[in-house]
Amino acid sequence: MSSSTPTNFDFTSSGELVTDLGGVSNGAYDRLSIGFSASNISLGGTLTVNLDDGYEPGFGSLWSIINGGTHTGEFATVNLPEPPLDLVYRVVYEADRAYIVLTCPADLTNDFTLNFFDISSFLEAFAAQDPIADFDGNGTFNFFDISAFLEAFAAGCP
Ligand SMILES: [Ca+2]
Ligand SMILES: [Ca+2]
Repeated sequence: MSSSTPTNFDFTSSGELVTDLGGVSNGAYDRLSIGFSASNISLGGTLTVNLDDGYEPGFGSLWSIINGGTHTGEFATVNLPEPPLDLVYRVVYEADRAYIVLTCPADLTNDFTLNFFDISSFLEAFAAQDPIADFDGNGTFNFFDISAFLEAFAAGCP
């Protein structure tokens, strides 16, 4: 037993985390920082992301909205702002953080570059019928999704 007291955060199914983005620098957006690495963050419920008035984020933006602790789960519902043309917002979950990126659709690894890893990631997601591989968003997985992905990949990132 540790003498420190990690705090556990449970985002219940009825809970909502609202974050306002006004820039990518520290203090320009709402961020939840968890000091204790032993804290368990159980994600669930709703994440709602708002942009501050007049803020127009661009390609390559990253907002680290929850930092620290050990994360499990994902938000059940995510409300994101309307992305700029040819870009997508994605919420990315890692073991010790959750972040939002604004990238191009074919950048499935969310690192703002297009390379073999994105193709590999698409094929893996397609095989697993992960919604991220439903590239035309119609709920089924077929040739048209592969075709749409390859088209987006060929179009490149800004
Ligand atoms: Ca990539
Ligand atoms: Ca599809």
